[in-house]
Amino acid sequence: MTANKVDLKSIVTNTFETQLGYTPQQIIQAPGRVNLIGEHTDYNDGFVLPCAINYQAMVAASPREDNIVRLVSVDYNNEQDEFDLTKEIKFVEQKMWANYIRGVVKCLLDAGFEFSGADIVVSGNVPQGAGLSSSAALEVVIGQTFKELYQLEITQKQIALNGQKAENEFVGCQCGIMDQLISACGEENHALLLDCRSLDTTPISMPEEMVVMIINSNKKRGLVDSEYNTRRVQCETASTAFSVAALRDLTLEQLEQGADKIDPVTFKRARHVITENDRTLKAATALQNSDLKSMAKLMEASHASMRDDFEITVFEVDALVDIVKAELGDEGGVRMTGGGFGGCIVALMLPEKVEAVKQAIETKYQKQTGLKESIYVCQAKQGAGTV
Ligand code: GAF
Repeated sequence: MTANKVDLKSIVTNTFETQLGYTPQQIIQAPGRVNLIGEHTDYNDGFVLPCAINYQAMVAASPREDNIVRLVSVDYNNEQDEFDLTKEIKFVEQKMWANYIRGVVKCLLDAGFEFSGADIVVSGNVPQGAGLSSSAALEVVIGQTFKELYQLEITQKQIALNGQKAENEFVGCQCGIMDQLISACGEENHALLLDCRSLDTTPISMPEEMVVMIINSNKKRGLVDSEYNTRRVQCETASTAFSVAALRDLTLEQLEQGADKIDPVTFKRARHVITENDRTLKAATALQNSDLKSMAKLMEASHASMRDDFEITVFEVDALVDIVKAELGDEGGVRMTGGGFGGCIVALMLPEKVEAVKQAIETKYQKQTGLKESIYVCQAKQGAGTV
């Protein structure tokens, strides 16, 4: 992970000049995200409440006329990749970072967008493998880059959908739309309530005084793809059993009344999704009203549901949440954020609590888990665009 935004801009610009020998035409960024609430609801056509953060993927780029895309990755020792737009764009086993870019470009071409190549240098400071959407930021920054270089008539939502398609079909991870949508459409000082069925986005202003703290457990996420895909299948099994298009269409009452249609584990998975959708809508109202106490309750219930019903938390993440919760009481919210099985937690609090929370984590977390945390105090930022 490289430093801050200003550094990133000079890093990609300087690397472009030294590696490719001329000055780039454009600098483009796309942010990572933190999800405040609404986990594993996106692929159930439900609701999520993320905000884009001040950590991003950044690109220095210029167009080319020979149908070649030339790539340099600063974060992989300036490793290079190159492919020809007139030939089949293939997956490359040995350069995983390049596949996100190859996939996005292939999906843009498949959708009928026209362009004739690019020189691209990419870097990023979104922590990788932490559940803060470093992959989505990369997919979105590449879509945005071709939009800017060639004035493509593509909307921010289409850039998001194109990134998701690349991840689903080219990279092979069956993610939902949340991460790409918030990276493409995020708004400064706002979280977005996303309706993952209609793709409607509703900006919810972040209370000015509220601090968004992300704490990385530094427990590397294991088994993510297989467990993620299993959860998706379980949710589909439940919606099929109840003959609904998605779990979004099922109420808790209906689920409870028809409990014998599914096995107990599938029941718990469905209950998480249904109750999480409800919490997310309530949280949007609470945030809008700067009602930190209600937010705290909803985040606590969300974490418990992820731990007990969806079973996607791990010991280290639960320990971190408990430490922060004990410090905040009902004066702030805390929960795991992202896909699960390790990664980050998110906490909302007033500024006067920040030092005490940091202190509590520093004295307790490593003792309990043997791991050292990383703490980021974040701001809600604008989605993808030129810098
Ligand atoms: C990952 C996925 F990419 C998202 O689509 C979402 O499902 C999330 O996990 C869980 O809420 O970030």
